Amino acid sequence: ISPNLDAPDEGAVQLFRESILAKLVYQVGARRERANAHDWFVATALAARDRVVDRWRRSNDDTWAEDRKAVCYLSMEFLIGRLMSDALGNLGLIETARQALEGLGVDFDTVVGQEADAALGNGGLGRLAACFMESMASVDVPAYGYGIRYEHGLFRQVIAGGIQHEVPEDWLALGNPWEFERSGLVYEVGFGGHVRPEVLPDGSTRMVWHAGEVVNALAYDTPVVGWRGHRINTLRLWSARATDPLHLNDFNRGDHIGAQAARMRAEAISRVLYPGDESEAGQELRLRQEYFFASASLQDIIRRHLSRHADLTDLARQVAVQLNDTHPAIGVAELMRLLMDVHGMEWDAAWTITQATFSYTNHTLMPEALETWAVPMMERLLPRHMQIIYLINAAHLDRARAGGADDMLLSNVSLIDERHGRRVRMGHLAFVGSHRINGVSALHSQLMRDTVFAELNGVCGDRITNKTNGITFRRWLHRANPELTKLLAEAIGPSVLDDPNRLERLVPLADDASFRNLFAGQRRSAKERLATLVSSRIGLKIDPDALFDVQIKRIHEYKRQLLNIIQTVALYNAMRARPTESWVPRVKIFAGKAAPSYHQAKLIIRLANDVAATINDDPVLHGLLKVAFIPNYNVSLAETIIPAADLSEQISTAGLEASGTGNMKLALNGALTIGTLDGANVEIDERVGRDNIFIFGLTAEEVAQRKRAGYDAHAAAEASPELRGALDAIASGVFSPGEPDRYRGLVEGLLNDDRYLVTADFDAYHSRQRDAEALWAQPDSWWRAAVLNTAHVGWFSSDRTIREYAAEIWDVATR
Ligand code: DL6
Repeated sequence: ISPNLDAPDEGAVQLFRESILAKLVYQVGARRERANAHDWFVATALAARDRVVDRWRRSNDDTWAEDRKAVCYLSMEFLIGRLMSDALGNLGLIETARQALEGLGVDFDTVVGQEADAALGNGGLGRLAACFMESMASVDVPAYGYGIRYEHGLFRQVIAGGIQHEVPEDWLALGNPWEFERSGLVYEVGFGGHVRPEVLPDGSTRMVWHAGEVVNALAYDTPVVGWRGHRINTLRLWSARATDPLHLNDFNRGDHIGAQAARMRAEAISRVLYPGDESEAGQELRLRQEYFFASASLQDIIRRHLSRHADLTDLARQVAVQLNDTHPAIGVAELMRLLMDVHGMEWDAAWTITQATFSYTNHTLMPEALETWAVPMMERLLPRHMQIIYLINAAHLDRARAGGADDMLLSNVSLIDERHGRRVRMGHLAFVGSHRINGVSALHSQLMRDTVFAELNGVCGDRITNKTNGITFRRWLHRANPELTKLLAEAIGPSVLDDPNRLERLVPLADDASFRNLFAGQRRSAKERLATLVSSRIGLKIDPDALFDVQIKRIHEYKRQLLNIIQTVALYNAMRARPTESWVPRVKIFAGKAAPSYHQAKLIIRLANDVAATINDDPVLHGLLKVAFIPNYNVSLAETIIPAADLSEQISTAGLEASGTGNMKLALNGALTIGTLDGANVEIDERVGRDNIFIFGLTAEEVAQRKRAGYDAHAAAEASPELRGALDAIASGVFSPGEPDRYRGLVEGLLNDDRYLVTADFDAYHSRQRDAEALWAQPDSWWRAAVLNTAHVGWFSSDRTIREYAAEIWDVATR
């Protein structure tokens, strides 16, 4: 089914077919009779890429000709997933490609399935960057995404005996047909060494950094195709290369490994996404990564600017640089260094340009995720930047002092945290160096103002603004759910593909029984597809007529997968106690990865798998409750699960989930949310209406109050027989009979220090789950609510978010 709904003409199909065949023979080097599915994938991708290149050049030429301002989105993560359907879909070529391949006896879906997921990100932050890149191209914002071309993206998760194992991911093993290596675009990035003032021929003095080590950054470009192919932007990822790859003398002397040591050290920078940072070496590598990509990107931005302008005074009028979280924050000091030490600018002029150029998005208020770097490490690795940071800090503290700040306030807003050893606060550096700082949902931005950034925002003169996240509907509706897309386009007109606000036209159809049946029918097919996938991946049979209750996201204590598991156990206990009651058939579906060193999250994964094993095998339930933990959650798996979800679990402790974007994807596809008033759930609730969402639990304010008052989980457990029963079952080994004490510590820890208030919200959550079952038992009401969810969430398109950034932060025009 083509989301573009236009049948291609035979001539276009024939041309595309010829182009695929030519690529197969002349670039892949395969014979048609012997080509395997991956050969066909590469040939098809190369044929599609050819359709992109001319438009790409035109987009760049137009930007130059019109002297348009460009956005440079600096992000350590771009969680892209597969690109084939994105590129073909946005060019309106999906049907053309499908028919072209069919005519060659090749199945299009099999070919698309050959592409490795580009998993250059961990979760929400990286996927947001990918959605933003697509939306910037779609709303005609000239943009460059800058990041790192990690050789190994996020690990592959293997579940064995219920335990998560991490296996290296190897997305580049079979090549990457989308990218262009730019061998002419190489920048030198320095580390270590020392700084000296030097007198220039004109008598002036300049600080000169003599780096002890230099690494090359080599650019790889991937075209990012906007909707309907109007604009193609560039994702430029840097790969680290040694300046001197082989010490030949050492090699010839027989030291074959030592001769390559410098190369290994340099290239480690782009080897893996998020290297373990428990060791000091791991932390140093992370800082090297951050500086490496920030420096290469800024040098590239300056080179491009100077190719068209006489000097850098106009830089901020021509480019807006967005810092995606604190990871690229060192860029603030690097731009200052480049402007002053390399391009001879005075401090004040350089600072004005820097602040006007940068803006910073914060994605979490969790204190442990706000990066800080030890001063000694910074001094050793980036001595000039450390000097610049001290100077920025001195000016910043002077301004604060002049505004009346006392010592306590000065210590809190300082770029240097003096309390925990001396550490540079990268969030503070990003904040001070930016003209706008944004949160990613209304609640999160307000909490930034009220809590973590309150003092800094106070002394910097209210720079915080909100930009609620969004998702690209092309990926998360058109591609992920072509059946629903076709139904919507037929029901309310194809213009909905271009303007998501038109989804509101669905509202009257929520009361139309025949439309509701069609809506439910497409969900049924998506559930059948998911059931097939679950059966093939974990050998579990699930019933597509059951309520599919889905929690898919990173495994983290604040996201409270544990609350969901405990509720699953409470439901299980009730079903066993009252087997003849008419229970709603339900499948609890979990997917997500835990950080390799996050032991508690890994224990939660094990518990989910243990609970699944016991429940799925219990004959007393007659299959009415099933639990599926689907391994190796990634973008492609999300694309299969989301259209099949009936209930969307968004149950974080209020105040801790900055926004969430999975919540938007699921609601767009017609799932009903069960959730707390956290992150963007608050805005989803406002839009879909309280009758069409299951809200429960403490608010962010109540969470803060409970914590202040000293929360006692024991009392909550004593007051709730369901909670007590579920915790006892888990603690006593019902789900781990071979090792009865496996979860005793987990339960005791929860009762003694329930910092995410799982027990406090349990009863309210359990009760809303019963409400969800009651609604499910009335299909007319359920599907009415489902249609209204889809109808009311058009606002969460990332096109809307990007238009807001463009108008209120970047000052660039959009279409
Ligand atoms: O803004 C994108 C995404 C939000 O939707 C999530 O709520 C938030 O948890 C996530 N933040 C991170 C934190 N990373 N850091 N640092 O991924 O951002």
